[in-house]
Amino acid sequence: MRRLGWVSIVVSLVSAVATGAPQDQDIFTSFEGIASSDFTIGVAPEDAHFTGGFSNILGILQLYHTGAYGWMVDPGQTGLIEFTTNAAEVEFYARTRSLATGSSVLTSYNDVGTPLEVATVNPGDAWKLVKFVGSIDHITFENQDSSHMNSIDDFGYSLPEPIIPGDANENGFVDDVDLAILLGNWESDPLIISTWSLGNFTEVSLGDTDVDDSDLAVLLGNWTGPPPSGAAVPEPATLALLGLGGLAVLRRRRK
Ligand SMILES: [Ca+2]
Ligand SMILES: [Ca+2]
Ligand SMILES: [Ca+2]
Ligand SMILES: [Ca+2]
Repeated sequence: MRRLGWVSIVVSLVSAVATGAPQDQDIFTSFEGIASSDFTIGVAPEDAHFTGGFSNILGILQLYHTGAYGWMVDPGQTGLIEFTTNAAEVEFYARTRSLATGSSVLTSYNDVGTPLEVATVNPGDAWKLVKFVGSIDHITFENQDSSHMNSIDDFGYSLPEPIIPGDANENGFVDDVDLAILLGNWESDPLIISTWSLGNFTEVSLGDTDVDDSDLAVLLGNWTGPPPSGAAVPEPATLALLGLGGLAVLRRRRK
């Protein structure tokens, strides 16, 4: 799913619609077979590191959403999940023991330690599917019960999709908005240094500071159309022609 272009975009749209289970995320664990209080899942730099709790077989079925393993945190303790590369989406199941009187509180944080989202699972709740979205640096799992360990299980996460060449406003789609940005900033002046957000998708570091034909070719070659909204989606070919038409007008004006 990391390849760029039409196929991967179509595939990612389909999977975004189909998502709704931790198993559908890029990296997933059911904790089965992990017997450790300090372990890592995934492959660096896309890995996640678990500390402050432990995964193991205890034979207490309430602690496992599937199988015989879960990630458990002792009473009054706080477990920590750290993402080497920030996760964009995290999903897992959480619950407390039926005998518990304190809640499980799960919180996602950004790079500077600001809480993003909080999920609370109260005593007596069934398994709860928790989903966090954002640029997530780490998650804490605070077990507020004073005498029972609580757990999470079936844990999955995904990294952000790479930015698509041609996506000037970095919203995940290459469409007429990006085309308008590119055409609005068209220039071949060496004194003007145009960046990605202005439509220069070729490397500024390699000395290409202009917004020109090569950038237009990149944009049209990665055309996705606008984000799905239920509205009619314009044909890329039509817009490309409009874009080229606009370009001709622009050039005539400059001459
Ligand atoms: Ca499990
Ligand atoms: Ca865009
Ligand atoms: Ca360029
Ligand atoms: Ca320039």
